[in-house]
Amino acid sequence: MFKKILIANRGEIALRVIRTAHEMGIKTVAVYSTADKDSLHVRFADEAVCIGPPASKDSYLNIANIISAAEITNADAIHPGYGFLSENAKFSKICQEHGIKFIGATPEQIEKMGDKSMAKTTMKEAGVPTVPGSEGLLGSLEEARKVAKKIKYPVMMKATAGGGGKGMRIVWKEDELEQAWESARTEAAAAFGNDGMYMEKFIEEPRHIEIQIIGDQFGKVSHLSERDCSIQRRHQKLVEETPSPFMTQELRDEMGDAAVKAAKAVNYEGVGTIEFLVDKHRNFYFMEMNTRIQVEHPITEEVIDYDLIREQIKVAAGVPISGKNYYPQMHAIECRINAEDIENNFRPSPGTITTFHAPGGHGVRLDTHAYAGYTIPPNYDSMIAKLITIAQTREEAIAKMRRALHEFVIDGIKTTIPFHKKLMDDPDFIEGNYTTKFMESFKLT
Ligand code: MV4
Repeated sequence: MFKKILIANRGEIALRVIRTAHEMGIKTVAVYSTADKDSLHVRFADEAVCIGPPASKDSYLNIANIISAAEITNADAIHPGYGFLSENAKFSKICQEHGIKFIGATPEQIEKMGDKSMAKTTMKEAGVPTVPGSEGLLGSLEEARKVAKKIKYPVMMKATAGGGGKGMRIVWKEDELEQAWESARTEAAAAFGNDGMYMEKFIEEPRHIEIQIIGDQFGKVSHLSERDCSIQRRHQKLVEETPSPFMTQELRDEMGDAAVKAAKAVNYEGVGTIEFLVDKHRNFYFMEMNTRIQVEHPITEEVIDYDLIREQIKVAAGVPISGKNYYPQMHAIECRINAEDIENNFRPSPGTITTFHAPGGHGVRLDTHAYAGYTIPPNYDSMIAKLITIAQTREEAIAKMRRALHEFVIDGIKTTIPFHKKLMDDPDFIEGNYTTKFMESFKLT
């Protein structure tokens, strides 16, 4: 087992990893930017190394400084958390070259899954359902026209280097195609330096349902059931839950099998997530694979009683898994609490927290790095807490969430707590009747 893990991240996920490492008797090293010198991950790690000024590119994305910190402190592994360098093939490779175990995917896996068209082709060949569309990249506008005619409008143009909606266009009819092709390519070239495009049939009002998987170094893969992440705004998830209110045991088994196939096709080692689009007829299609621990991992942990970070560290150290699948025994919901002003277009609201009262009690988990007196720097993501409730049924989990949200007091900054309170009283949400379009019509006032 590792003796010392450096956590190349900040905020709640850095704390989350430190907690499990300490339970396992593993020493921890925090790295931090000058903006985070008073952060809890710095306080709770065994050692801490400053890696640069506030801007992410100079600190949490500064590979040379992070590797130096690992070497100075003699860390034998690096946990990248999510975001930052967690899906950076170059960083994974440099860790390898320095004899430091990267607790994440190999450079090859990251590269393959980071190219969306290549990932899709790999999955299709492995027998994972994919959305009908072009075979690989589109060579020209004429080819795009041909494919669209064949699969029928509406279609979606997607940047192969994309994700998060950039370089993506819905095309409803042929006379919109040329414009979409040009603008999507220009956008992708500017954002990713790669204007490769592929095409898919547009799935209307899909659900975003993902399957958690874990693979060991001996070719065994398990799935840990689904998370429904359909409640999103501008490609930012707001709420996740498991089980999905749309799920059936039959669909879970089919999607779980497909996810295991997907992971085996790339010899996946570690924790990962296969994201699917699910249409109203419960057809599901591979969308993307995430080769990291995700923000929403706690809801899975709570419904199957399984520490994903612990198992992630174990498989990275070469411990085998059983290969059995896990099914939800409880219901869990996560609300992401962001320092944002919901009355002003979810504009970031950094600043100092004057009062902080955390909710508690039975079936309530709060993953946060915030505290009274903490100043949220403006340089990073605005998520400051994940409030998770766990109960026997969905109805009870919602009731607990409503109660916990009312107990949660954060003064000094604006947060998304008022949004979540409204959501927990929304008839469609209560019915489990929502798709990825939900937020487009949700009334905040
Ligand atoms: C789609 C789609 C409909 N049809 N693909 C959005 C982000 C990117 N990763 C894939 N996305 C989508 N791909 C086809 N063929 C709709 C979306 C989509 C979406 C997907 C998941 C969660 C939220 C979303 C919001 C808008 C669009």
